[in-house]
Amino acid sequence: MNHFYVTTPIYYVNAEPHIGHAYTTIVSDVLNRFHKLLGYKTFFLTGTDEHGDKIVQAAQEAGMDPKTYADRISGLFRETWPKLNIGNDYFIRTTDPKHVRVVQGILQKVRDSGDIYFSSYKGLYCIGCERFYTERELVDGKCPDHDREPVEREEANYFFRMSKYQGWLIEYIESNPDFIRPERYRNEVLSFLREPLEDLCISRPRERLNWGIPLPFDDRYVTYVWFDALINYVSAIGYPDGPLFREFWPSAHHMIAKDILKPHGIYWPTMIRAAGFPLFRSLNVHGYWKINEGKMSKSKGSVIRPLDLVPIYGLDAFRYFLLREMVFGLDANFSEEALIQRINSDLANDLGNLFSRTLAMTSKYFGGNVPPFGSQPDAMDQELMGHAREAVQTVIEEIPKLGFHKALISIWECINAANKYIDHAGPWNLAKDPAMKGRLQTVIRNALEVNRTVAVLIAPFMPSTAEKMLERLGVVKPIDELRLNEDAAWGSLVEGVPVNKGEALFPRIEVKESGKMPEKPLGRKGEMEREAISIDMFQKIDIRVGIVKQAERIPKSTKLLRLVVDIGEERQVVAGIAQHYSPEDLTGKQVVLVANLQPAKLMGVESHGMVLAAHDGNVLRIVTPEQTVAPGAKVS
Ligand code: ME8
Repeated sequence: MNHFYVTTPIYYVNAEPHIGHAYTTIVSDVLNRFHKLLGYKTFFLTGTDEHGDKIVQAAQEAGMDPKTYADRISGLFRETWPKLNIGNDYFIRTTDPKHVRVVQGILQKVRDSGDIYFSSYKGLYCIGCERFYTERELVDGKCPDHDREPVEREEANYFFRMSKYQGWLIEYIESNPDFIRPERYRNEVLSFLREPLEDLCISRPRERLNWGIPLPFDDRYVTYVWFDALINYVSAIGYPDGPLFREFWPSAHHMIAKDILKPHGIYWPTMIRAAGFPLFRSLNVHGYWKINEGKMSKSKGSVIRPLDLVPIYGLDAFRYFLLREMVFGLDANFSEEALIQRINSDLANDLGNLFSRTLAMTSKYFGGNVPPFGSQPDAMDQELMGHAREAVQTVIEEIPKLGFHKALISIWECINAANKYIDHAGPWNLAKDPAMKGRLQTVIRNALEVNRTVAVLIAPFMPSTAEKMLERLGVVKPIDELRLNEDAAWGSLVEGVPVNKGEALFPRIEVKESGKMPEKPLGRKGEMEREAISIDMFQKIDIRVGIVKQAERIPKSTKLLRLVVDIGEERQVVAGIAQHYSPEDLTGKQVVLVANLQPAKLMGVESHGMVLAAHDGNVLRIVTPEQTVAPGAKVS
């Protein structure tokens, strides 16, 4: 039996799960589900990286000890993944005793073989960061975080003889073109290896950092966090001699983003070589998600959290968007507008429409039961089958090559061809002529078949949509038991089986002019209506009272006003209230403003906040304090 083992990076517990973590984990889930669909035996690993000074610092800021803090954030990751339909088989934490033992075992082995030595290191040390810097990392000779010059410091430490493996690694990468993918990252590693490779400092004195795995041969030191973290990929599956390790390690594929290419492309292979076990199969490197064309940043408030989006837009829409929008290896941009656009066009219009019209016609013309093929296939039918075969083929070829977007494009070509097929065949006309009954049967049956093929093909990307579609098509098979060659094959629906129309797969999202959020995020089965939020979540919203200093209409817009509001500082805000208030009504008035919304551009004007208003049918009234208060007063 074929095996497939996929890993995500283990995420630092210094930040909550965001769209970047979600992407790598969802992409790994898609690969894992795809290999199951091909009949592989699979294993999927994710987890958290919990040692090192970053974590100590984050814990201090949160006023907690490192372990309590790590427990909390690791718990957040662990709870997030099932909500994104991630089917990981194991969740590793680097504080697990089993992992600690494996790290110490490998350190001892590499030490015994002579590849770890003790030496003194002299370098530039930033007291603020409590770490050494290389000349290259400094900005104008200063630490970029503390803006002060580092001091020279000498420290004795343990080093891993990484340089010894440089020639071997170059040769390995050169003779295994698929080891690091896509090619640009393989080239990046090779170009890095053109410079002499230095040995790697793998210890930290305990007086400087106590939160780590003690070196087995000198407990005055803890292990450098990367030498600890990378080993998770084997400790989780029972290195050195557990059955899972033996079974899955030879087919290990690591998924990461470009930020951690060097540790994975250089430290990890040389560590494995020194420890004397075989290399993983491939390292797969994707680009970065940017937010509205900028870097995601906590201080700018542009961190996108998957669990904020999913209740509004739906999980499968979110998964689809991530996989369709990013070309694996390149950066991609996230915006809610782009997400809404994809939902409305690809999901609601194309796929949703195909599915609902097919089932509606099955119900109308055949009492809701799968009809037989009533006539010989003609050229149009052959063409449709050709599109379906092509989509299956492209999915099989592209997913293993990381061409997720290409696989989706080809599935959508098939969906669009099917919509056209129905338009051209015109079942509504065939139904008027009793002599055309056989043809009508064939057209509806083909339409049903193409829906089933599509459902199987999208299963790795959108598991719950696939499940819903198959169930309504009368296919009774758990999603994990689907097999591409059997279940995507044309003609495998069973004649006479009842299908079930159900509600729309993807409701359209209406966008208001006054903002980018959908008009009715609550309209979707009331998920949000009932979802209670914590007081912590509420307190993240910065609501302030302000005074309107200026107000004017925005040219060419019937709904928007540009306001300048004093909330202790002046803010430009765009509000969709022009049909209810004229600019003169507003100047001098007190309003209530959400002050920490991400900036947005409306009709070309930047908005840095949102004016709160009550909506009562067609009436809109701005919210204002019952008596005048100082501008900037906090509302809670
Ligand atoms: O580096 N776009 O953990 P980390 C896409 N603990 N992906 C992103 C992203 C973005 N903007 N931001 C983060 C660590 N990621 C180490 C890993 S592994 C042995 C140790 C994703 O929490 C992407 O997968 O900083 C990236 O490689 C990873 O999060 C970094 O996660």
